[in-house]
Formats: sequence, structure tokens, C-alpha cells
Amino acid sequence: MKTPTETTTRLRRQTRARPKAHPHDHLLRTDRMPHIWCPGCGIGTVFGCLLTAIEKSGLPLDDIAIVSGIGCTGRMAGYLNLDSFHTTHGRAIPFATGLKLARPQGTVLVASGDGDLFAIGGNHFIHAARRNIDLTVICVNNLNYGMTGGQVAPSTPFGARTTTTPVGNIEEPFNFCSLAAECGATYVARWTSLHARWLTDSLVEAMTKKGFSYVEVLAPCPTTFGRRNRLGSGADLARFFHERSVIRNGIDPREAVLDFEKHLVVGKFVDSTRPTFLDNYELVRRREVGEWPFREEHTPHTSGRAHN
Ligand SMILES: Cc1ncc(C[n+]2csc(CCOP(=O)(O)OP(=O)(O)O)c2C)c(N)n1
Ligand code: SF4
Ligand SMILES: [Mg+2]
Repeated sequence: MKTPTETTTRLRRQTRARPKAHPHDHLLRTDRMPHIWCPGCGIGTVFGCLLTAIEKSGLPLDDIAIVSGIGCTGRMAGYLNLDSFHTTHGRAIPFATGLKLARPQGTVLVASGDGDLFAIGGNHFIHAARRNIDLTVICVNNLNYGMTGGQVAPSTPFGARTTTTPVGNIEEPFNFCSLAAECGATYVARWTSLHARWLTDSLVEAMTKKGFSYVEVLAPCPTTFGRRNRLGSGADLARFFHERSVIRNGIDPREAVLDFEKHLVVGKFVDSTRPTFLDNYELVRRREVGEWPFREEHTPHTSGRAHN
């Protein structure tokens, strides 16, 4: 018979050998840990919200695929224990479009950075939104190219310093939410990485809704953007975004401005319905569309606002 000391030692060893599982472990490729994200980076918070949203959505895990491009955010797909694809820079949306068209019953998510989705991949974004491909696109907007050392991006605020704009950015950035809405996205929302509950709810809504959904998250990149602009740690940067944020659900996305001096507009801006690419494909395939030019039976898309 073992002495109490021997039993305690054995139990300790067992506990060490089998660390307590995290409730999300089954969604993770734990063999890929530790992840590459820097301390204080906002991507981890967004990733956590995405894991919770996947659980909350009730969607069968075998039916969800996630696609990323290249960048720090682009590492998300590779850490998820789903059908996940880490594709080439800027090409996550065309890859995801192919998946959706080949297997329409599946849910296809895209998670990538502001540079990947709106610089090299910008053309794919606008056409996927116009076609209303049934995808959920999650953009971690950290205002720069984090992975490659902090170059200017289409999101970098006017005057901000980056490695390629050392004395200040001379360009005006895009308002991605307005762009998405103008191109025909049927769900558009923006949060900061500290709006965890709102963000999680938006992700659930977006992934369970039919049509092109866009969810943007303003997130700190302390290592490249924050340091160069003397904005402090990741926590300081997250607080800087959160303190300036104002929730304006249902506002016209053109007015959902990111003014870092005054206020950063967040909220759900668009929640509307129109036929998806596959709906229209079926109509045309079955020869159920009238002869062009149509009369009253055809309704072109108009950007719909979210309900408060
Ligand atoms: C064709 C091609 N061009 C350039 C690169 C280099 N590159 C890798 S990631 C990246 C930008 C990443 O920025 P973003 O999408 O904002 O992601 P973040 O790292 O900020 O999350 C670039 C330019 C590449 N991998 N492939
Ligand atoms: S470089 Fe920036 S975006 Fe990339 S992991 Fe570090 S803090 Fe995050
Ligand atoms: Mg970025």
C-alpha cells in the first residue's frame, strides 16, 4: 500500500502530465500552441470571441470552414480545429468563394487583416460583397501591416507614423464599413477588441445570416503601430480605442467615422436581405428570370440599415 506522500506525489505528476483542459480546447489545434501573437496584441481577444461565437451559433462544427490570408491575423485559421485554410496574401475571399460555391450547405468564414482584405485583396472584397456571396468576413483592423514590420495600410489614419510613412501618413484611409455597405454587404458591424460581448453577438448574427456579412474589429498592435506612434502598451491602446468609441447602431455607414481625435463610431450599421449569388444562379439556371430589361419583377439591391 502506498503512503499518503507517495499518493500525493503520484497525483501531482498526473496533474502535471494532463493539464486541465480549457473549455475551448476542442476548437483549437493545441499542438500549434504557443501562438505567434505578441503580448498585448488585440488579435487574441478577437480570436477568443470567435471561438465563443462558433459555440454559441449552434452550427455543426463539421459544416464550418475558415479561410485566412497572410498576416498576423491570418494565423487564426491555422489555430482552429475546423476545416481551416491558410491561403496566399489577399486571396482568402476568392478561396472562400470557391468553397461556398462547391458546397453551398456549409458555413464559410474569412478572418484576415486590414492589409490582406483591403489592400492586395481589395478587389476581391468589393466584388464578393456586390455578388452577395454568402460569407462572413472578419477583419482585424490594427491600422497597419503588423506582420511585416508596420507598413502603411489602407486603414492607417492620416498623419500616423509607420515604417513607410516615418513623418506621417499622407493618405486618407478607407471607411471599410461604408465601403462594404456601398458594395452591397447585407450585414455590417464594427466593434473594438474590448467590446467582447457585442462583438461575439455580432459574429453569431453574421455567421448565421445568409448573405455577405462584414464584421470589423479595431484592435491594438502595440509592437509596430503603437510603439511608432507612442501609444503605449496593448492595454493602453485598447483603452484609447474603447474610451473614444461611441455606439451608433443603425447609423448610415458613411457617417460611421473613425476620428481618432474625437470619436470612433462602432455598432451594427447594416442588417438587410437580398438574393445571394447562389439564389440568383438558381433563378437563371432554371430560366426563371424574365427577359432583360426587366420590368417591375426585378428589384436591384439598395443598402439597408440596421434596426436599433
Ligand atoms: C504576394 C505577397 N505580397 C506581400 C507579402 C508580405 N506580407 C505578408 S503579410 C502582409 C501584410 C499583413 O497586413 P495585415 O493584413 O493588415 O495583417 P496583420 O499582420 O496586420 O494582422 C504583407 C504585405 C506576401 N506574403 N505575399
Ligand atoms: S506585430 Fe502587431 S498585429 Fe502582429 S502579433 Fe504583434 S502586436 Fe499583434
Ligand atoms: Mg493589419
